[in-house]
Amino acid sequence: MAVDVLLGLQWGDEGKGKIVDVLAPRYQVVARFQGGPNAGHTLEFDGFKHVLHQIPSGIFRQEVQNIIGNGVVLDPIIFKKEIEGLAKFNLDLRKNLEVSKKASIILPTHRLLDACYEKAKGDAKIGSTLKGIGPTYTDKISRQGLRVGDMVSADFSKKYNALVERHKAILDVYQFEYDLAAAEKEFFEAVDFMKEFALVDSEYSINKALTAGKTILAEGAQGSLLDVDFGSYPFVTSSNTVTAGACTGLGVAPKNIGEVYGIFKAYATRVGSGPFPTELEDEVGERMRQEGREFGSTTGRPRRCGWIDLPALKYAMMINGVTQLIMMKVDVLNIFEEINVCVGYKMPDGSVTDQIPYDICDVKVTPIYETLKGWNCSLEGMRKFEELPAELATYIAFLEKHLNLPINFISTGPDREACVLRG
Ligand code: 2SA
Ligand code: MG
Repeated sequence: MAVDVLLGLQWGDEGKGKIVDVLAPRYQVVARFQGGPNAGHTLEFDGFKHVLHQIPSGIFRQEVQNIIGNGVVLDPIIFKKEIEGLAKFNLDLRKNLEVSKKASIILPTHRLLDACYEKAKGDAKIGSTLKGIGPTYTDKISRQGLRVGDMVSADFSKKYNALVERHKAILDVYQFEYDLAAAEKEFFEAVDFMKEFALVDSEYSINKALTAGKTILAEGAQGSLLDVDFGSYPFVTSSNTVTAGACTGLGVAPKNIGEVYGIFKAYATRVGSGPFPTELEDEVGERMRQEGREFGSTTGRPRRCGWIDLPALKYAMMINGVTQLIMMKVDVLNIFEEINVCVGYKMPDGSVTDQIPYDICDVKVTPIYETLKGWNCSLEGMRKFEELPAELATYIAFLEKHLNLPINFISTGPDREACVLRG
């Protein structure tokens, strides 16, 4: 048995929530391995729309064991709110949710630091979700962070105070104003609340599940092009969002990774700052945003929209070792007469490449497009590949030729049922 990994190949918001939910019946364990409340995984079913941030998307299926792994940064306040928000679904979450003792804790001062650093950067800001992600990973790597396992130790308050004092000293340097009292009260209430959950050594849980032959899905957050090593640094998130992150973020050996599901949208979006060669800052981009409802599910920010970028997609497939391709939100392109596909970049010196240049943040690359005919019709009710309009079949074949892998799953609408499965 192996751990299958599902992750986004673009800048996040590819529709991972929907796919995990569709795949969840095939899996007995669903685990998050990185990121934290910066994620927004939207699930739509039975007329409900629900956004998950830190809790794995397998939570709606009572028989699935859900794990928040050691690679995650967890905000107890948001955890409590998420759990309370799930009350209406009548799930017994103390039974099917486990949290790694080694997951890092986001403190209220981490969120303040996030805001403080962004403010200090001015126009060069990352466009962070302001959830404290960067500062919490910073403390983890600099070996001074707090972990979920610390919550139950007798000197938790002492450790908390020591770290908060360091944070306050930094905030003072930046002359950043804040009021911590309310958030601190909420934080300690949430910590007490969290202690009622299964706080475990999740690397043992997951490896026991592997040995027992259970099916396991690792659920990625954000996207590959936001990876701290391989994304457009510094405009990235602070974790490894790629397949390798599932190994370190869960304690799974590389040899135990199985299928890698790479999810991408039929076009591209990005929230936050950073290079986006195919971005459409015009009326076409605006139509895409409205049609695709492209607004951040965590922050509500309008997402930047543009055509699909094959050099970027091929790069993400290479780093992740993708074995299965899944294309989302094809229906959003129904409205366009013509569809552009970026197949390469023209560099400022006139040279052409299909690789992502190291200095992508500093030089302006011009996308080279091939234009395909749109299908201009609704895809509603289509469940078989043969039912899809000819122009869409051509679009799919064009992408497959460049990506050198079949696209096995095509999503044609937000609902669980709206999809075409091949093979
Ligand atoms: P952070 O907060 O430190 O991780 O931000 C760093 C960059 O990573 C981007 N980022 C995201 N991009 C897309 N989706 C994300 N999740 C939410 C969603 C975002 C939202 O699902 O819609 O609601 O705005 C996400 N999380 C982080 C972020 O924009 C920065 O560019
Ligand atoms: Mg999202």
